[in-house]
Amino acid sequence: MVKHGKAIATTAYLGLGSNEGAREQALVKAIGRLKIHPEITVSAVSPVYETDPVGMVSSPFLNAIAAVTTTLTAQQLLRVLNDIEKSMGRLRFQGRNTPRVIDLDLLLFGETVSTSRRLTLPHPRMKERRFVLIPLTDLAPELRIPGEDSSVAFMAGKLAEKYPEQGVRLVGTLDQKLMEPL
Ligand code: GSY
Repeated sequence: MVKHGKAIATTAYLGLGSNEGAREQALVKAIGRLKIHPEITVSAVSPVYETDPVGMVSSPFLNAIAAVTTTLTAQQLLRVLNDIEKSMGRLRFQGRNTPRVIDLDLLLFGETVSTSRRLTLPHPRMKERRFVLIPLTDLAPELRIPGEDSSVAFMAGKLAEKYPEQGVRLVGTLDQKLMEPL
């Protein structure tokens, strides 16, 4: 975003998920594509978790969260995420609840709160998803989602009681894989 000639960098949190094909490779590839974007800096990547599917019947997902800083607007960042999904073979017309090689969700964009037809921020379902709040807690335990009184660490703890069926198992980190050439 440019205001009065100065580029303003915003911290955003992105959810990454894959439940089809070479899941870990897909996460690594998507992060690689974010990294090469001239207006995106990937500042941290959470550990990876294998998670039971929520809201769909499918095989388990691999999920992680990336923290990025960007001079893009939220809409522009969303477009980049959709383009990466498409370039990796994600077909949106296949439907919301079908297996996907990669799913990139814009969860938080600074303190932005918005409800437009194409983009709701914070992501409308993130508060109810252990596969989001657990890796987000790894990256930023004290973070507060705009509109919430508690930290994400506290909210993640509450979800464990509320949704014990949302299984979340630590797999490991992508650190080594992210250093290899794309
Ligand atoms: O919005 C992300 C796609 N998705 C997921 C996911 O990434 N992980 C799990 N465990 N369940 C999910 N349900 C949907 S939809």
